[in-house]
Amino acid sequence: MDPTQVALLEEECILVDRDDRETGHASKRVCHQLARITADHLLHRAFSAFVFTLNGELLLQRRSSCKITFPGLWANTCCSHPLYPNEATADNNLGVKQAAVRKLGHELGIPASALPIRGFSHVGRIHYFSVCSHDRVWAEHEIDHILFFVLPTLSENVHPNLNEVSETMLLKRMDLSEFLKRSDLSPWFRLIAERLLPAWWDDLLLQLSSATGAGEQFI
Ligand code: DMA
Ligand code: MN
Repeated sequence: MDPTQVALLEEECILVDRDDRETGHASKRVCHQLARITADHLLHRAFSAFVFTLNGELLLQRRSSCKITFPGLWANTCCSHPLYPNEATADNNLGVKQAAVRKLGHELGIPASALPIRGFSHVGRIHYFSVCSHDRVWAEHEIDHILFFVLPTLSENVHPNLNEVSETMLLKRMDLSEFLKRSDLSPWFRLIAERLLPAWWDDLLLQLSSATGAGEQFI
């Protein structure tokens, strides 16, 4: 396994119940082992960030082949976990937004100065379970907080960390259903993109088209 990714398995995730109430904490390694998830009914908190250009295109990433879970698959802009203790805030939505700022920097090189917390919209939360089909050792079992962000300066701000992200692309709303025919999509992205994203994306496009003044932040 990739040594950089192995070191990240020591990160401390936040354990939650099905209502997203904190119940404890455990390493990323423990939280993602199928055997431990099943034996101990482990569920942890995560986020999925969807970052859009000012004209409403969505930035996607292809996960690096170095990733231990779901390598090589296309996903939304950035996913990860708020960490214990610093991002286990009394306001759960703040902790996941802070984690999103941290990981959008780590995975895509987007500076924190371009990502004010007030610019994130918390659009929903899903509970899901999925096993890595390539080995059946690793799995996800998460309460996943979904965040939207419009980044006017996206094109000059994206510098992928190749240990995390092998490629990026911009997807237009009109190309979503064609893109979903691919077989190399992460399971959580497919779930969100098939069931929830179309209506949310349409709303965002309406807001962007009615926003006054170029460069206005979507809040
Ligand atoms: C985990 O993402 C979170 C979700 C919603 C699947 P990840 O595997 O990309 O996390 P990390 O980048 O921390 O390895
Ligand atoms: Mn996870």
